[in-house]
Amino acid sequence: MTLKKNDFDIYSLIKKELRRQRNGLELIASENFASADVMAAQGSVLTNKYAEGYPGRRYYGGCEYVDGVEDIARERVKKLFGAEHANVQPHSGTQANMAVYFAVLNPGDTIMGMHLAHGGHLSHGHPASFSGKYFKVIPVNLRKKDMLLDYNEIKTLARKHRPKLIVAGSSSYSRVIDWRRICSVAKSIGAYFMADIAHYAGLVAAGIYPSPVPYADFVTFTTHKTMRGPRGGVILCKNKFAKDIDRTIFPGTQGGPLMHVIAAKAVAFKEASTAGFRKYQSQVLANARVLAASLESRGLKIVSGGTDSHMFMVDVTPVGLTGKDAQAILESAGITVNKNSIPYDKQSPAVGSGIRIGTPAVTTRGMKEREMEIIGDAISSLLQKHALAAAPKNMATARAQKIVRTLASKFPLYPNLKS
Ligand code: DSN
Repeated sequence: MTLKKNDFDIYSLIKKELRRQRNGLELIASENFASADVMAAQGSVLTNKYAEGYPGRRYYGGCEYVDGVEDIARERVKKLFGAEHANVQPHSGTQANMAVYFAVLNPGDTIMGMHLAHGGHLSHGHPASFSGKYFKVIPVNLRKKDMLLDYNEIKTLARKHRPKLIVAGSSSYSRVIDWRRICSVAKSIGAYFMADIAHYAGLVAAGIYPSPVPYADFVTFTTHKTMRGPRGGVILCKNKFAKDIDRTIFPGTQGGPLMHVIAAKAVAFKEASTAGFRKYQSQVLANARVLAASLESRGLKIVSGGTDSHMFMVDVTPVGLTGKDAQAILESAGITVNKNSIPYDKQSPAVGSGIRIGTPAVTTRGMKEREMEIIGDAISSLLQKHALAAAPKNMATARAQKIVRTLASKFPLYPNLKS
């Protein structure tokens, strides 16, 4: 590798990031560790190739091999999810969502989706996103008494505002979403139904979380979260929308596809079709449930009281903290999470009253229920002691740092990579 010699600045930052990933505990719900095979495909010569268009219909010569790559990626993901059509070119989940909107909506049309603080994504209609600027948005809130989706309220809102598209899916809703019920609401008003399963895709592929594919007109997801592939997006749809979706990705909203990423997606789809992946996803869920219960039993408040997925939200207001403070406190011990708004939050999104915790990355390292209990203990003592005086606070940090060091060395990450 000549990078060290030719560009030490970047080389050394990559090595530092490897050490950070290795030495810490990664609990960001949207992160994971891709396999060495996924990274090899992504770091391949395919990065050099322009391939605007689709297999057999490119605007560049020399596409005979990348055509094969994209065909394989499309076939694998269709089989994995039982979908009629797949577009594997979206550069990200937001690009995938944008393409669906632009395929079937006009500027000014109405869409309905979960509010950001109630689990929705920026691209589901937040005013700061293109989705909130181009479309009229009807935000859906969680029910205050139990922080769950209220399907009757969804029906009432949909009948009143008659959105042209309903988007369901979430970045922080830990519970099962009843795709069938939302589909029937959409059908009853003649709306399109898009399910954004960026977070749940790996669980869905493994049959651990319900699939929206039989119900939704469009299913979008990212490939780097529970799917454990490279960073990128995918759109699945019924055949009747295939042409519109393909046209809206290219030339509508993107130029040249990232063929090295598409190759890495194909590798990830093959990995996701194995029994090992299904076992991994059940462990992700089991770990999330144990970690949530462990925090709750130590006095922390879990939004909606638990989880049916790889993640959950912790309301840190009962221990006198903000999400921002809690994130910083955990970071000081090598535990990485992200601050998050909770439903009906009084803080701004930059501060938040919660933290989001997910188990995909630590499960990839091989951690199980026993380790979740240990991590739960470290997190809760850190957050509780930090609301107190300096001495116990420092002791809790030192103790948590030791726990993180022990777990990180017991469950090594990328052992074949040189640090
Ligand atoms: N999908 C978001 C997350 O869950 O972290 C980022 O856009």
